[in-house]
Amino acid sequence: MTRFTDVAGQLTEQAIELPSWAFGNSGTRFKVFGSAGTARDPFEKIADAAQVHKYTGLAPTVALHIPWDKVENFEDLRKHAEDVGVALGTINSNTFQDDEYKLGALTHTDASVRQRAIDHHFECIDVMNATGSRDLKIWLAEGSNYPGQGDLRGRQDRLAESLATIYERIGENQRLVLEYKFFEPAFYHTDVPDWGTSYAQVSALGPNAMVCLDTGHHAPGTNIEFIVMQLLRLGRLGSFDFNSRFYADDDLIVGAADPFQLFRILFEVVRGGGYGNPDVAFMLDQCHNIEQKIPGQIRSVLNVQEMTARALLVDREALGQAQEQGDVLSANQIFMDAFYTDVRADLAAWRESRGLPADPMKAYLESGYQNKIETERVGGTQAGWGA
Ligand code: AOS
Ligand code: ZN
Ligand code: ZN
Repeated sequence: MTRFTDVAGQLTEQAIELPSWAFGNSGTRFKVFGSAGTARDPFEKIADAAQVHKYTGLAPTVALHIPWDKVENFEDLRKHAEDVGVALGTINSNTFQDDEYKLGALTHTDASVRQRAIDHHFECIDVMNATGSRDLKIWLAEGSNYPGQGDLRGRQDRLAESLATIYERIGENQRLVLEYKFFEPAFYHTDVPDWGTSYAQVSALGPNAMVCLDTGHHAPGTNIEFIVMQLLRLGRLGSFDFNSRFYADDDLIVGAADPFQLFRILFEVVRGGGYGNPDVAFMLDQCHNIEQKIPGQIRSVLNVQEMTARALLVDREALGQAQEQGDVLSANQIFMDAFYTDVRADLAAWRESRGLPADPMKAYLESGYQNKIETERVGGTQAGWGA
């Protein structure tokens, strides 16, 4: 039997990157609800993200999105992040909101459009050099809506060529991370729809190119932990975009829809050597449409921490023996015992022992920060999705 005290030490290794866009107003294609106190610029988004880290100790870095988080001087933003106790992390590119990209960006048939998209990624790499970021994360909204609309093979070839040009520009200690998504915004075909395509594309680039797995980007019923296992086995799991979904790419609070799936994923991360491994970045990719943003992110990182603790509790020695003996029911029981272990009280005590509040959510809500931003940030504008 593995006990909490046996795994507590490993919990200090957890670091979860927050997305800057979670702190701006967001919504659906039907409506963006504004909320009081929402960050109005990248500086305020980072200040808000720092609150999550302050109360949980779990979120030391913030991912940026270009151009949403474009500022005059990224050195200033980097300094500001340090001042509030966090660092800047992954840089996300954006080739999905310009008219020129209606029919594709890195895959477009017109070389000048492809070059425009490549130049945007070069700009992102310049930002990375100023912010000290390691990862360039590319999610492509490219595909087609109707059979015959595009040449599937030609698009894949152009994608390979464009990615190679971008890859050439990244530094020795930087990485290109390619995210896949099975549909949306295109509905017939997507150019990077699955882990296999992402894997094929990044493998052709070189060792510093990795796959990003967004937990909301699979068809219903997909065994995501199997993909986690395979990518770790192949040495290409670069990062996670954690969120949860009931239907499609819902971008809800991680662990909200299916805590057991989160547990199974985290078990494979631990099993495959991806936990406490800097090569595998844990990030959130969420939008808070109707709930408050800072508490929403606090809830998410705590959910990840809780399921990580439970995944670490799986008695792997006993599990291995049961598996070898073909003892189906015992193996399953060992696995489920860990999942059903309530670690909340242990985690609260563990936090206190490290000078953190036992209940980070309560501590934030009582801190007065929310009132302060609601009073000070009058006339906030929308940031991020739908901007
Ligand atoms: C889009 O569906 C993806 O999940 C991306 O990770 C995207 O970059 C992110 O949602 C912010 O644009
Ligand atoms: Zn994502
Ligand atoms: Zn997504």
